[in-house]
Amino acid sequence: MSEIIDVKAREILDSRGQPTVEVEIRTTSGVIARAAVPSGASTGAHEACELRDGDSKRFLGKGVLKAVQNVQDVIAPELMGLPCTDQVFIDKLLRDLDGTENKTKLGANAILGVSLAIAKAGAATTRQPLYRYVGGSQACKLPVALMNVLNGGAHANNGLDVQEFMIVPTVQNSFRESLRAGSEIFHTLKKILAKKGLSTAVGDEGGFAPKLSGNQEAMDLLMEAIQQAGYEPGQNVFLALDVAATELFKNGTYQWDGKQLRPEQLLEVYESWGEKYPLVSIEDGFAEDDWDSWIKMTSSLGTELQLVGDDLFVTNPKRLKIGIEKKAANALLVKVNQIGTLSETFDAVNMAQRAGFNTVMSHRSGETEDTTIADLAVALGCQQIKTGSLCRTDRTAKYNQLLRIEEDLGGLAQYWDKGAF
Ligand code: 2PG
Ligand code: MG
Repeated sequence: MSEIIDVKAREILDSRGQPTVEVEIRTTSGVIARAAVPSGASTGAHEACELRDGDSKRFLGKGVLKAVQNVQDVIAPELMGLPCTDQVFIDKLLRDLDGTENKTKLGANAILGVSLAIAKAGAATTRQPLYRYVGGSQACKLPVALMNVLNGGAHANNGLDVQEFMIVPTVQNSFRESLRAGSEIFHTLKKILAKKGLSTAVGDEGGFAPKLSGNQEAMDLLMEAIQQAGYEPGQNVFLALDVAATELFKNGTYQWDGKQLRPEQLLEVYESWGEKYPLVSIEDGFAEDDWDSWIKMTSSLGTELQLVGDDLFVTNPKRLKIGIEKKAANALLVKVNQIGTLSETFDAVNMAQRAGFNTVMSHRSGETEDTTIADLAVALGCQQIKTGSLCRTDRTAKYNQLLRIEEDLGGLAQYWDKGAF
């Protein structure tokens, strides 16, 4: 038995230099476990509440001292003496202590920090790596990474509408080799951009953020980089998009290369790109409440392409259930801070998997050195992970953790490879 004897929270900085919550837990067995909370920029309206102080004198209103205080004053006293391995019980306790639908009372950032730190304490107490503690002995499959090498939308100021242009290498049936391919393509892309006189500065997720003529030029640049790096588009490297279309939606139309497109026109773009490029996945192709367009897209493209709901589902089993019933989308983006506890994340992933949906574990654009999502991707059997570009420690830390997991599994390691989509 290892009981909780101390729960501490602190305000730290995330990868954008904005404050976020870190929680530290100590147990009777001497374990110290720590978790930090990520934060989004293109945040869905239906996400759990990220509690910010709103005090303009500190961090331009973005401080998280209220959330920190909620951990220390409200949550900590309730956890004293509980076994740190009681994850489901503790997650329920956290939800009950909050008592609101969207965790507005204590803040999902306060709650998630505790929930993830508890999981890490449980893993350390039982002397297991986090992925095995959470996923059990069957958790041995490494996800395919969707690598965001060109940034636009809310993550850059280059005027590109699409938020994320991603490469998807699946090389030699191995995570390690696929990661190498991603890095090679990323650095080849850098050379191509430099040669064209385009900026090689990076956006929030470490992808390049050059000013381009439009969305299609970004696709063509990726194709060029893949080929120049010695890979074959459509054979061992594929493409994926996060359009983050909620950000582009206004009065029933979508902003696209300086025009306003009706949903059916935007769908035509996706259909033609599906034919022209080795595209395997489109995330948030339509806005978070534009269910009709999602349904039409799924009936038109759902057998060929992975259609991922991010803002649409916000990792919330209630919204996912509606999506499954309506046949809107065929995959779930999984973000722990959209829902706020590990147990509810589990519920959403289980529901998706039972419905035959793919699951994509995801970072946020604001990240920290915390690598929990790498372990969770393996633990929860997610086919894919999305954790940004091939540079910046906040992004590569997750890839590096997956390398450690692959090594730890040794001969048992499997890779989702092309079976991922
Ligand atoms: C997304 C995410 C992560 P943000 O839209 O999928 O890439 O961005 O964290 O800004 O919501
Ligand atoms: Mg998204």
